[in-house]
Amino acid sequence: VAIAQTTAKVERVAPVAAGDIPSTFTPVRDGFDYVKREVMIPMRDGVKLHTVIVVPKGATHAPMMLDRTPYSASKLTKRGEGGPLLAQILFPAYAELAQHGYIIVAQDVRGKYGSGGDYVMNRPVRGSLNPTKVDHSTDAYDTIAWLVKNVHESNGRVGTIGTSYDGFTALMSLVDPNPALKASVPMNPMVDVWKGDDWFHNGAFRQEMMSYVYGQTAKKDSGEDWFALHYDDYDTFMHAGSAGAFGASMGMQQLPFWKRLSQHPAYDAFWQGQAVDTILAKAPLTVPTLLVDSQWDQEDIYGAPSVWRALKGKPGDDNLHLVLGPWYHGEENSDGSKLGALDWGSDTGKWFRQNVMIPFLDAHLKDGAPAADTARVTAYVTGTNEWARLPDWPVADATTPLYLAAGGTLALDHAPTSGAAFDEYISDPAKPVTYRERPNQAPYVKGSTWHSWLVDDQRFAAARPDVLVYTSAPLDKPLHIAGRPRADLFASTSGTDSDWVVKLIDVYPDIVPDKPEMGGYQLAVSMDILRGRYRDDAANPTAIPAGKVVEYKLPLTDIDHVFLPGHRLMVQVQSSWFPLYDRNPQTFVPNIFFAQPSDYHAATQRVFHAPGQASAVYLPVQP
Ligand code: PG9
Repeated sequence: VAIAQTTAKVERVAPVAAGDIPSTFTPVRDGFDYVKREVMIPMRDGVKLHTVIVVPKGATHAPMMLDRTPYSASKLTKRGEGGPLLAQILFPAYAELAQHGYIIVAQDVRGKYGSGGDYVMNRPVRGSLNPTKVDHSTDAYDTIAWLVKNVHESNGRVGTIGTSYDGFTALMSLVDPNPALKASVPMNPMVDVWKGDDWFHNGAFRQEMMSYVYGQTAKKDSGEDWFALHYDDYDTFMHAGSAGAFGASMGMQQLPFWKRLSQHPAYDAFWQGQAVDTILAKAPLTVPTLLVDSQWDQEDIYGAPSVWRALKGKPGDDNLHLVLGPWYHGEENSDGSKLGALDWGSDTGKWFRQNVMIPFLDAHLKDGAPAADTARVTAYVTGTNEWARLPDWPVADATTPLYLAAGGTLALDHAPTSGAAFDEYISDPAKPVTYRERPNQAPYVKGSTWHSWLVDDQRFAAARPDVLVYTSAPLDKPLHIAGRPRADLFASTSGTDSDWVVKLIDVYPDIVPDKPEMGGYQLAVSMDILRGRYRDDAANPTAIPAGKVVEYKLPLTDIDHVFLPGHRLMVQVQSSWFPLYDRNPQTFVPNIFFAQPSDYHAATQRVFHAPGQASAVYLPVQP
């Protein structure tokens, strides 16, 4: 009976006729503090761009922040496992904005992930480099127009925001901007990828970025895995020889952007036409803009300050603000308490967002918000570790000479008049100076500390015979620099091409009582590389006259830093920065990407510090 009763209870169901997945399913989102919508927004050419809209629960008359990304709008709006809270799906900067009442909009750029159309790396503006009728300016314009019309919770005011490539798209929204665009926060933007951002620094190729090109362009969803044959990229690239040979070994000749990249080693019209600072300088800046720079940005350290320099003093520059923080690339978006061995004692990222970024955006985007008291320049002064509001950021060249001198010494303000005229070393491409201690892990692999390499202790390099080291006496009073140092080297090489790396370093006292591990630490505060063939004309490389003293002018990177009493100034000079940068064969060849093994030769390098040949690093010393 019991079985019969049990059986009788079983509902008579029809045999399986259709599958178990309904044609639509609407998840229940009660208890969530946001509503997420996905839409396809049509551009003027008919291509539709996948866009994710995150609306804080109950928002009305809310401003919108738009981030146009090549790194997946879905990933940008669903961190980790996701969840019912904004803080679970958005990274801190965007979660704080959303919790503060902003609608967050993330969009796949054309041709990536869920969007239609063709992907072009850093799609140039319409014109000779882009014959189509669309670019990131038009796509931003059309997207903003659609959002204002169709997002009923908005107040019709939009800001653009983004880091790195997304900082580039934010900058591009400022070209012929949509009238509803009322503010922009380009963070660590890609601006000039040949002079000082991702692909080259002054012509020296950043071959560690090849994995990015591969990942970004081999497949629309960036799903093609990159496998190197060595844990240590020193071996990866040394075994390959030239960057071109390595690209061929990875099948990259299939990738159109890689072919364009390797066929344009010089600063020709291809790169000049993409320089965003010069593009923006062609018209007044009409949108209030907060440029954000990281002082130890391992990827786009050139971008934000270059836009400041390009627009300063031009119509609309009252709309321009600049922030320089003690961060690595993009660190301002999360916890900015530490960087490598450095500890600022507080979360500088949160301070920036709460005290500068959000008040700036509120003032321009929120109905009835008070005017923002945004400083022209907000800089974190490292050394004394405090924020400063500055009326300006130097555009003119630094003027205080720190002369290299005999015996590995440095002299502030007076050129050396005695001692040996030069120092020399052998630069051997078979044993290049590394950019950090080996093993040189690939930048974008799990566990990599790529983000903090600029603050590595430079003693590993100082110990090498092919690195020249010049050191001052301990300072007896603080020395404050704010701006962009520049190197002026008088040097010769026995080769016919050469790279020159100059590092300005803060040397900690031999004993640091409250932090013993910092004793003698060599902290680079500003450094960069110049490929010698471009010394006179970045667009037209020329061989270096072997054995002749040549002057090399090398801008370093922007910094606001105080060398404290007891610290020493140091300058290091070397001729390779491997494997981040490809090796210079030190023989002049048409295109270093395709140098042959037989082109690579050791060379004798001489750096001069004699009257009339007084190598120096010029410092932007503050009174
Ligand atoms: N800085 C990121 C990048 C890395 C490598 C190559 C190109 C770009 C970025 O701009 O997103």
